[in-house]
Amino acid sequence: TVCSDSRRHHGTLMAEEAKKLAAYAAVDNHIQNNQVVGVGSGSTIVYAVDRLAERVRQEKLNMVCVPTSFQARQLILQHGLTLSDLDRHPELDVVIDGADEVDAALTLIKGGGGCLTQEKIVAGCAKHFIVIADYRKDSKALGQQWKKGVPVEVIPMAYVPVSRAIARRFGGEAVLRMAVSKAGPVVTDNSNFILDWKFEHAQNWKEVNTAIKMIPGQYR
Ligand code: ABF
Repeated sequence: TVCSDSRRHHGTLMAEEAKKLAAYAAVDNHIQNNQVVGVGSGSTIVYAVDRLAERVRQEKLNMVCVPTSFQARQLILQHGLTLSDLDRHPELDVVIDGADEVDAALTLIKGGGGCLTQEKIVAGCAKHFIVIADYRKDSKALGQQWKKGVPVEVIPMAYVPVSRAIARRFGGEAVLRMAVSKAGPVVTDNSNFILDWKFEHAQNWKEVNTAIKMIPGQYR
């Protein structure tokens, strides 16, 4: 037990170091003075915001930040960065965000953390989209790396029909994401639910993306 615990501890340290290195590199290489910056969500982005705040302090950068989630909003405020929104800044210079998996064609799975819709909206308003992905996110076959599937945000009343429509068209199973307590479903920042679609075989991602968007009740 001691041995496996220490290995797990070592693995965790490596993962945290990798996230930090990737996040610092993204901020150092892609953020400049006088930018409107979209701030993604997840655990990697925490390191990116640390570095953003450090650079703002040290280099006296002029920067405005637009969050992609409640978590991102809190991070921006806690670090004393300037908080804005899409009403005031509908055009962003750059968005930095994490991902769950990235394949060789740079197709991403995002939304493992549950913030996919707002992340997509903010990314859609930006000139540049920078994805921070360490070695653990490098995926040979999307969806198979962590076996967590592809997240799809849904309007609550539609989760059953959307789940059935996805499985009918593409196979596999789209499962309602439950809270850790199992007391109820995970509820997103937009008061919606999340389906995690798990499947066996590689897919045509353009087709999947377009087809899922067309199902009434999906929200991503
Ligand atoms: C968000 O956070 C998501 O779109 C993605 O699911 C997740 C990555 O989280 P982490 O950095 O914790 O791996 O960006």
